Amino acid sequence: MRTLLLSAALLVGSSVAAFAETIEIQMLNENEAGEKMVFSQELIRAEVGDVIRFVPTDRSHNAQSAKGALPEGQEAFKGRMNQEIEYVVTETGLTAVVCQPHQTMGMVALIVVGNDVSNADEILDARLRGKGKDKIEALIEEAIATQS
Ligand SMILES: [Cu+2]
Repeated sequence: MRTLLLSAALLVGSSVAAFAETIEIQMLNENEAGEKMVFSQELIRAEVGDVIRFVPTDRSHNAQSAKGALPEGQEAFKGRMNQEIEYVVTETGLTAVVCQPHQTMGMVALIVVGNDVSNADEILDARLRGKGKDKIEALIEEAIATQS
């Protein structure tokens, strides 16, 4: 019986993987619009099973989840400076991502998984700072306004 359950679980796992996407986000000193210290995409829509890869295209950046700003059960992540880091999506909901040295300049992103914005209040209560806080608030509004 145990073996049977295990193989059923593996089967489900592999069918999810077949549709999973890898979403690449670049850490930039400047984007095409001339904005300084930014992630290449700030509202990132994903599904459970996807992998979001943060790439250190320019130097002096990192990517990490903001403390207390991710769905329950989702593992927090913290990339080192100038290092690529992957966020493996396991839960639906919102995650606020910051670049530690530049969050006050607005280098943040919001991950929306499965169109679930139910933890928006927790994200708003998280200790984000400076322009990053303002941008996360705007991104949450945008995520809610553009829900499909
Ligand atoms: Cu940065």
